[in-house]
Amino acid sequence: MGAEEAVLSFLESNEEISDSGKFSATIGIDHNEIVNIIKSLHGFRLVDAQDIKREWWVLTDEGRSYTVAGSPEVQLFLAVPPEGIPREELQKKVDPTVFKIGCSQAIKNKWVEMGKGLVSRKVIDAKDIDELKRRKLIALQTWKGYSLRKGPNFAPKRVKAVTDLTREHLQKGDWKGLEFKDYNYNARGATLEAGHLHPLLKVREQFRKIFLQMGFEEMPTNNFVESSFWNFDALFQPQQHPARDSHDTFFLQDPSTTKQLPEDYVERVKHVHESGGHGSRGYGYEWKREEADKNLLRTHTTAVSSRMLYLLAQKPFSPRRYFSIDRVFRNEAVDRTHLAEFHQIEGLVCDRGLTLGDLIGVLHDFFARLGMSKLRFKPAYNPYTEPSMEIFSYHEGFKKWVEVGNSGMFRPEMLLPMGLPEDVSVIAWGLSLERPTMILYGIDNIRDLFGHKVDLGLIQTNPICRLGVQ
Ligand code: FB9
Repeated sequence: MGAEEAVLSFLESNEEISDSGKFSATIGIDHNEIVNIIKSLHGFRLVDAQDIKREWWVLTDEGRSYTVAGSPEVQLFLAVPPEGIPREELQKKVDPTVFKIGCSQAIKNKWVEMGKGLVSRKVIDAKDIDELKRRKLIALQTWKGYSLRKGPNFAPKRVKAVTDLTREHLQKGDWKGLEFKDYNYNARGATLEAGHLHPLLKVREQFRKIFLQMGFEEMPTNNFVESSFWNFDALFQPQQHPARDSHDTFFLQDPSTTKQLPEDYVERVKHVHESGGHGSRGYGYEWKREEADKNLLRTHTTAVSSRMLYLLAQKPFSPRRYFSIDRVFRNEAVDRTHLAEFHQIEGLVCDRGLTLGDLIGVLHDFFARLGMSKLRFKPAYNPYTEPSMEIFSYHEGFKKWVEVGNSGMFRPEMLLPMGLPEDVSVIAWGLSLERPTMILYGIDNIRDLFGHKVDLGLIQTNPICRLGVQ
């Protein structure tokens, strides 16, 4: 008979099992096996189990070494079980000498007492215990068991609850007698061993949704390598500008130069740099084609904006809203929050008669969707925008104004050589993807977010990103 059957059948005809230890000894099944069954039956409310705990002192190995030729009173004390023992039984259990001498000494030490023929242990008083503990002669032994009675769901035989109704149950018709397991609404779903999105990609997705909701189209940014022409010259950024120095820009060795540029447009760019036009004086320097031909890793996604605006100018004009979110590269000093590359976010609106007021308005709309409703603007300088503004937002958490981006109106010296109509203007702004991501995820070192030292655990466990939700 198994342990479960033994427990249930005993309880079927008896009120209780008062001591699981004695019960396991009676039926000859290991107590640990009985305990496991009791826990399971208790969990399904077939039995109602109460803990029993007993503690007693046992001799340590050292303490036992004393009992080899130990004193009669110690031998006698140890022969008395915690629950006591009849005098005659004890007399048979130990050597007569030990019984005779040990009894009198043990009673004198107040270790045992003789009550109505039963010899029982007296609680050794604290000082003896402490003395024996101190000498490491005794250690506390604990035994845990159960007393149990029928539970509310008691049955002489446990009906294994099934979890699902199957085709076989329906075919056999035995579904009628089945016990269905209660549905555990608190169970956690199985862990999905699936892929995980990097925090930057989650935040990028949030920004992408915001731009698309605002009616912006995504620009094609799938070229990290760009010519200096599209990255700088087309933006009216002069060839002597420090940003075009190899200390700030990664130039390519191979292929070091671009293959093809729209020659008629290049001529107009050359002219506007050297002599100006459209009301501009230009820069008055000798513009060099070989400088414009140099290949580099794009330093901003504004290079893509210049390509898109040029394409827009090659057909009858229609207003457009474009955005881009992708990697850019700058050969600058790295620190805790800056690497030699980052993801730039850029938005632009191209239409007739746009003003700085339109730029301020679209910035309020955009940043409000990020949860930033308090903005301030500070005049700034960019080589390709005039006027330009730095954008600040009041961060309630940090209790301070935080720079959240840069913006401006592309200069006529950039737009008119492309061939855009005279009354068309372009408002644009930019920010990074890393800064908001680091703030949202509480990351203060960019190397914990991007690069070869990133902890993949962060990628697997980082929470969902909800931009703009307070
Ligand atoms: O992202 C930036 N800050 C930022 C943005 C969002 C944000 O959200 C938090 C949840 C609250 C928090 C902070 N910045 C721009 C400002 C600073 O971090 C600055 O120190 C670093 N800047 C980068 C450039 O660093 C070399 C951020 C990056 C940047 C700056 C300017 C542009 C793009 C990215 C631009 C532009 C532009 C201007 C005119 C026309 C077209 C594009």
